Amino acid sequence: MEIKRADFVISLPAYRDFPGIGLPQIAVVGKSNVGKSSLINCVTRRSKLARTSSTPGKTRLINIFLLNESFHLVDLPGYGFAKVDKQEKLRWGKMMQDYFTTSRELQHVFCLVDIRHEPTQDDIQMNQFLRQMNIPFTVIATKCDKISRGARQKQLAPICRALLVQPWQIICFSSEDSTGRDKVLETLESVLTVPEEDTGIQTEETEGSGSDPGGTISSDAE
Ligand SMILES: Nc1nc2c(ncn2[C@@H]2O[C@H](COP(=O)(O)OP(=O)(O)OP(=O)(O)O)[C@@H](O)[C@H]2O)c(=O)[nH]1
Ligand SMILES: [Mg+2]
Repeated sequence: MEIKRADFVISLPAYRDFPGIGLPQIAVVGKSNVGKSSLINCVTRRSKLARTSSTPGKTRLINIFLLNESFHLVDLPGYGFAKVDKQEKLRWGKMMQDYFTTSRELQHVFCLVDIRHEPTQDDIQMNQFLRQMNIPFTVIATKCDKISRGARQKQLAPICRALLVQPWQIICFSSEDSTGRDKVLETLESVLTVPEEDTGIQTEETEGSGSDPGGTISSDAE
């Protein structure tokens, strides 16, 4: 997939304020400062689309971006930011709960963890929550430019153990040098491509090709 266009849509304090126009959504979650907003900028090749900061807790609202005029990328506020008070934590929890339980358009979640650190209790909780809700996700290990290529595989082991995934399912990513960008784009493409039989829409071709009901499988299907 190529990102031809990326636009900021809206910042929301609560998800239910978003009118939603039925477009599929991909959400980005992870600890504060892990690189969520930077990933969005790297993927869209727009360095200032999502606001980033070296100070954790930059993104406090739900920020929604429209990509290729066809799907929404949702930048969620980070968790585990030590400096926020109890009230702010409760507000965050409610915001996330609202989002995950209300969004009908959510198709997939990118779960970001820093490749240099073991996942935290918050990361594990988020992972369990997504599994319970049956929400498909991909783990992305960020800031991989900070360690050598050789050390990366070793760093993935504790992440795999904590989040119950296999090393090959994790995308090693860097928004500094764009490592893993292609894989993120491939993942976007695959999760946004709804198999034709699931759409419930009969195209002219399938209607007219009664003798070949299985003839619509695309050549690049895996
Ligand atoms: N070296 C390196 N630094 C990164 C990378 N991704 C993000 N950073 C830096 O990490 C800091 C935090 O990045 P953000 O993208 O703002 O993090 P965030 O997850 O959106 O943070 P919150 O909005 O606070 O939840 C910034 O200083 C970024 O420049 C990366 O892949 N490599
Ligand atoms: Mg952010």
